[in-house]
Amino acid sequence: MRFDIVTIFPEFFEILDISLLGRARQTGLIELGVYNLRDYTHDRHRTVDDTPYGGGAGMVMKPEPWGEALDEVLSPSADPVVIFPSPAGEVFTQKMARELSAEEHIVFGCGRYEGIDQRVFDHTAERARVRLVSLGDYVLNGGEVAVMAMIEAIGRLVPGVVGNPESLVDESHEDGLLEYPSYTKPASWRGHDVPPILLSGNHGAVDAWRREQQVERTRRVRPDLLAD
Ligand code: 6GU
Repeated sequence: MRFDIVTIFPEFFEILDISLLGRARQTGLIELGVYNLRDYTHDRHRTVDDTPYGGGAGMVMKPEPWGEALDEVLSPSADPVVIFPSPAGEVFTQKMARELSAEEHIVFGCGRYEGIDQRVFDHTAERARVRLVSLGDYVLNGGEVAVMAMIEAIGRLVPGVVGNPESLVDESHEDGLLEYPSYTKPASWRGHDVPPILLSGNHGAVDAWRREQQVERTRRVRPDLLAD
């Protein structure tokens, strides 16, 4: 799996050298490229934005640097997906992360300011599968934090990245329910006891209890998931 990121804050992604995905990069399971959008400008001030046609507050990212950056990043790829993080996009889900983890090449285009000139999306859609993707119903200053979250969610689903694949099965959202609560030793801590059923050795009863906890927790904090 290859991820490429186009951004005006390339240093932001240095953090990906460490942690789980850092190891996956060392072993070659995941390749990562980070491109500075300003390297594709040609003026002395390395300008990436300008005032909006039609007026209004804020600045809009100019199409030309995006065109040149995407020309370079997309050129070696047979069938890339290009994701533009945007609060105006479809909502990122575990299902989407799983689908994307089967891709060979994902390019992320991080917008800042009030957005990117619409023609960048339209033109890119002529040569790649383009998706606008949102983390949820709130506004971030730019796409960088969203891309970090997406890369972590997608990358850990790439086969071999997470050591024990069984640990991916029982997680929140994998079966449309939230995860059950977990406990480890000691059996009693500061007056709080581990539910006795977990100490019973009865695997059928433990499974049933965990399922019940998942449904109860989901009904309480995320009833919208049960409706789905
Ligand atoms: Cl993907 N980008 C920005 N700028 N804000 C967001 C978002 C993305 N998802 C939620 N809010």
